[in-house]
Amino acid sequence: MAPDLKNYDEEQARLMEEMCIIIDKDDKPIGADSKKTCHLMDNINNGLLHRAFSVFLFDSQNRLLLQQRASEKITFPDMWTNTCCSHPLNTPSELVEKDQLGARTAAQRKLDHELGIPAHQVPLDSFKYLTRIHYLAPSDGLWGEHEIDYIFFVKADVTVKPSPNEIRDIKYVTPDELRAMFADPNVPMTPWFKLICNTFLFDWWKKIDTIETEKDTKTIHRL
Ligand code: DMA
Ligand code: MN
Repeated sequence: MAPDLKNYDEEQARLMEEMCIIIDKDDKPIGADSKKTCHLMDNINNGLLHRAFSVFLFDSQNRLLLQQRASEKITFPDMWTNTCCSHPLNTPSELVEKDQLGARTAAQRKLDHELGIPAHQVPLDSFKYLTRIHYLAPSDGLWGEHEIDYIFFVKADVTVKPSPNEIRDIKYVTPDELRAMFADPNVPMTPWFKLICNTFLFDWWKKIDTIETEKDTKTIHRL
């Protein structure tokens, strides 16, 4: 049964009408459906899979910018996570696959929407593509994620002005500070951020100044 979105934040409910890109397990687009449809566990359990991106933004001191998701978020509220995540939409500019341009365009759009980072501070060529990860994670029983997620690193000193119904808090962390957050059971972390931290993040972080050599356009890691 479809849930009633009127019990949620009005703006977050409206964003559930965005059209995500439906893909097969090889990341080939096979259609489009609403963000709401894509994130209902009933549909995910029937195999529905969509395209997403995750940005990891580092400042000139190589500290990673984290966000705590707003309480208004319908999925994974109040959890700490990487700088910015969302979905390329089913529009011509965000469907472009060459050089991951569609996902980079979406990432630039959402850094502004969620964090108030102006596009000129994060030009499209500042997004360094790493790889894709395929994962499934329930949120609260009703909602969840099932995505192939394009991972990008960005190194930039930016101005941040968080949007209150997207973001509750932000902080910059060193690798040791992030490990300390993980060790603290009172700090909720999103499942995809945990997966990426437990696999690739700390190794990539060490290689941040030569990160382009880590780019892998072939593999889809099933985590
Ligand atoms: C979805 O992020 C994407 C990933 C990689 C989990 P989100 O829930 O923050 O999306 P949005 O900001 O569009 O609500
Ligand atoms: Mn999603």
